[in-house]
Amino acid sequence: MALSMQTASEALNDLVVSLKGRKVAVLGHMRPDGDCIGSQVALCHILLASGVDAICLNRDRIPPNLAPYGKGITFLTAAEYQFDQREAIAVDCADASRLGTELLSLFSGQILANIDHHASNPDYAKINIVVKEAAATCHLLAYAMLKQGLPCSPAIAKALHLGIITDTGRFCYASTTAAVFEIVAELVKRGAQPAEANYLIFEQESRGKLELTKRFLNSIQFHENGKICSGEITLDDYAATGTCKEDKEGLVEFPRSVAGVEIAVLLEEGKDGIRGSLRGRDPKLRLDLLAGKLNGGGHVLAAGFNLLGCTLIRDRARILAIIAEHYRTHSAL
Ligand SMILES: [Mn+2]
Repeated sequence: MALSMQTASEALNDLVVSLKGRKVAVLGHMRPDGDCIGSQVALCHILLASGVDAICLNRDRIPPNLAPYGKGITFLTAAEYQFDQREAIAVDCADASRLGTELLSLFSGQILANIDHHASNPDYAKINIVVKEAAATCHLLAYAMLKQGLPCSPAIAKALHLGIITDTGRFCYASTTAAVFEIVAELVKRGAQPAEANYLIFEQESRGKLELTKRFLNSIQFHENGKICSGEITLDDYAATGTCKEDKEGLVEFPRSVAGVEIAVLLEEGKDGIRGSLRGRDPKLRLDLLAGKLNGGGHVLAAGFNLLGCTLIRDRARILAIIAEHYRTHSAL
């Protein structure tokens, strides 16, 4: 059941109070992003300051550029953690599988609380604090912290600010309301530092990532009179630039950013097939349905697919033809 910000903030306060003297693991999702790490760090600090023995647990390690946010917090990977009767609280996880089986199995699938903002969240925990209109899990935590007078140190303010910046696309997405700016203003008063955050989050890319970007940009092609723009990444590109799959993050924004482009496409050729990302700006084009035609799914404006056994040389033209056909049909509606 989706909660209002106010009800969620009360539930969160009750949760923190009820955990005093207990042992808690704050869990994040696989390949953690800024909102995940920010939520974990902030909640862990709040719990520690409230007399709870709290640590953070992830399947994967905290990304190096976000590591400064985890200062003073114990972050363990699933492989490093030995079960010690902790209660599990998941943050920013749309469903339990996002934790990764390695982490979920440590708790026999038993999650005490689920704190999140994804509309699709199926309420998989005993206590579910899910606010669908929150711009970020950190937005919901920040609201609760301010409303309920939960502990707030500069480290907590910085962590909450991190999640809000990343999940609002640096305050650009539709979720960026006046209420978001008001909360961020409070976080800055309490120690969040926008310039430092921008540097840590967005200006720590590797040289390899820039080389990968060059290769991706070189592969870009336009179709359907510039309405569709596609680019590609191959295993060779990763090998030649010393990068990995995570480094393709954000590349699809390049084709999306061109005037006139209605569907941006990133095709990634891996060992087992082709993965695709689709991005658009007109809901009428229903990219979720397009992805469905390619063994995938997702949202109306952002979707993805996975075509096992396909290669670019053999299947590129067929995939682009399906995308073009979908565009022609739906743009005419
Ligand atoms: Mn989030």
